[in-house]
Amino acid sequence: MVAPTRADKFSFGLWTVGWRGRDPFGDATRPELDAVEAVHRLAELGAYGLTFHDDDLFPFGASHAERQRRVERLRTALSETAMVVPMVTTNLFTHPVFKDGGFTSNDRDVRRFALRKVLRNVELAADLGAQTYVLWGGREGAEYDSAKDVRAALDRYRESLDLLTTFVRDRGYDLRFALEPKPNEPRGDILLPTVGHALAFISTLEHPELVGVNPEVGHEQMAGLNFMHSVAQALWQGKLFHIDLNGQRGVKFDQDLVFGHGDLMNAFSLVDLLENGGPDGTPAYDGPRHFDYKPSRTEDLAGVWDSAAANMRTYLLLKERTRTFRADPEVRQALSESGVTELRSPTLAAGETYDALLADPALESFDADKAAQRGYGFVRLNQLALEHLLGAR
Ligand code: GLT
Ligand code: MN
Ligand code: MN
Ligand code: MN
Repeated sequence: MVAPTRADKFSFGLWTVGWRGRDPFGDATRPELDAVEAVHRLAELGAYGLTFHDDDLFPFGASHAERQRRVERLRTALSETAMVVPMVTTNLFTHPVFKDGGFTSNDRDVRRFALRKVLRNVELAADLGAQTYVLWGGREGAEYDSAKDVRAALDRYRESLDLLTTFVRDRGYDLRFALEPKPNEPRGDILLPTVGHALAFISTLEHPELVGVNPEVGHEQMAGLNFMHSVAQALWQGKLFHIDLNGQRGVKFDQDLVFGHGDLMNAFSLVDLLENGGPDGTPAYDGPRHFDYKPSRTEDLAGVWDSAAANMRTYLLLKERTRTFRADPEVRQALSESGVTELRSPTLAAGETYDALLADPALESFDADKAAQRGYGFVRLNQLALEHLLGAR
């Protein structure tokens, strides 16, 4: 029951299992991982997809021949395993040239170089059949308020997105972009820091229908936000194009822990939302369940594969617990008593006007003090969720 299959659509970044454990204070603790081995190991574990940055696959500045050689090795590994590449992204953060950003660097030459780097990799993404192109602007930001004209930076960000959407339209690629918000790290402040900022920005674009979000669990939690709420709003706006699953323990540096190894209750409600649509009962998301985590640097290579498997197993265990939660008659009863289902009824009657609302005699006699006495029973409902999560029901 908890053995992952391709139908579960689990995918991993090459930079996740391939992370060598280098951090700001310490050197790598693990050897380099070959992309071909990553594809085979992930396929054996039950994943269906691999994602990568250009620079994960071939070194920055690689010659055309070297690039082709690495791409062909990957292509062979994919066909040997029936793995797919559902998403591709660009590294606009490692090379020092991007220290002040890619699309929003103060240096115009750097911006032009960054755009060309993305365009070239979009061609590769389309060629490999990816449907989503993620843009994580980790270096798009500043440490000092006087150092960045934020409105001009947003103009340049928009200019870049408008160019990219025009490019995929002109080329006829079946590819959409997903912006990945993060509040800070590596920059002191990153532009488009949360899902809400990104959604607002997207509404200003020339082709907003081609741009959505790729929310990451830990990134919203670093901003002190409820990840499930952010994802729910992205879904509500038709903008959940992709998702980065991992774990984070509170407002601190980006931990990229295994999915569920952070706020477990919120992970439960997230899986419930994705798989059951919350109280809806129908799945709300059918894209890749993409794990963007880092195997802790304390782990050896066996630990890397254990942690990769743990992400998928935890997701499936949570999925099973959300199923029992939704099927429990006591939960249904509690949901109804709490008014959760009542929220689905529109506040006005069909065709009712504000004049009718203003004149409603029932509101004249509405006893606010009496209505205020209602207990909503949310704690009992939450305890039922927790007991299902713990396997106690
Ligand atoms: C980097 C970042 C991730 C992003 C990746 C996509 S790069 O590892 O920390 O959150 O999803 O660019
Ligand atoms: Mn992260
Ligand atoms: Mn990360
Ligand atoms: Mn991510």
